[in-house]
Amino acid sequence: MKRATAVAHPNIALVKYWGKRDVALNLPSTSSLSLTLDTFRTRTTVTWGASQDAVVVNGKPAAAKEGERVLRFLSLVDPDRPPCAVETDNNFPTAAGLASSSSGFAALALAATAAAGKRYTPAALSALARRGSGSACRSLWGGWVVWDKGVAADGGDSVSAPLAKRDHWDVRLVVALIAGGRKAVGSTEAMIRTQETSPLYPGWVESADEDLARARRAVLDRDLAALGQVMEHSALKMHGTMLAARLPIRYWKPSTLAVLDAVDELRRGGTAAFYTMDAGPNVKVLCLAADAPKVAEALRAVCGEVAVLGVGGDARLEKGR
Ligand code: 2P0
Repeated sequence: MKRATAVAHPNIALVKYWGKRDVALNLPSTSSLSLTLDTFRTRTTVTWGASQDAVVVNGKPAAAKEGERVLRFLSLVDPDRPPCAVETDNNFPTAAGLASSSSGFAALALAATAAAGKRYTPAALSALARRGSGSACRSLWGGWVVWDKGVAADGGDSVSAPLAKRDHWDVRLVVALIAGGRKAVGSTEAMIRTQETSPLYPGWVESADEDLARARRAVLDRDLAALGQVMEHSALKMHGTMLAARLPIRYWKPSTLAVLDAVDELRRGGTAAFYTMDAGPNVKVLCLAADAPKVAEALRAVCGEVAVLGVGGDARLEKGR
């Protein structure tokens, strides 16, 4: 029996991943760029060689589908694996559009390979995490990360790599928590429905490379206005494709719009603040660290609960656990 514990932070995409060129391998149709968060984290312990397979999430046995997904993932590390026990906990809401699957499968990939005594290159570990959940391949690194969609049929080159380190730029992501509950349509189902039925989807794929190029340059130049423009465009365009799906997918709530108005108002008042949204109603607002208190106050006035998050570090193994 061997045991390993890993910690990983969720990441939020500023240029989004939405749609797959290969569903089984989680190969994306477009490349994406993300920011890894601090404070929020998943901690996962894998015991390689237990009396039976068991998956515990936040102290409770996992739901059947969720447990099977975790156990299938462990079999990617070794198809002849022994029974394994997985315990995982998040210090933030699970499956609520706060990227819990990104930190979840990044921590699981790291803990499982260590517990199994396998050595992976960083690229191979990123490809493994991607099989669990696409966005997880970005959470192995802190700071600013790019996931290249790759061209290989086996997905060997569809992996993430750091663009800039954690200390490159002192920004904050202010999260307006609009609903912490589990979402009605999961992101995997939502993105597949979008690519299969939305007439706007081809335009999304065609225009993604330009967004990535602009965002990459803006991050390297620490140009918040340029990054803000492209991140809002990417988020709105992604939600546009899903509004045009059949059946439509709409994650926005009235308070989502109230937060977007508050961000526009901040900008009219001279504060550089820019939003993004994922597969849920929450809004995440990027700003400089010095402006975070003002942004948080403005968002709190319209949505109640707000979390101010900095830039997180790499996923890591915990020693002595
Ligand atoms: C992203 N999202 O780039 C996009 C933007 C949500 C909106 O990646 O099917 O859990 O497991 O690969 O990674 C959320 O989807 O989906 C996501 P799968 P995942 O962060």
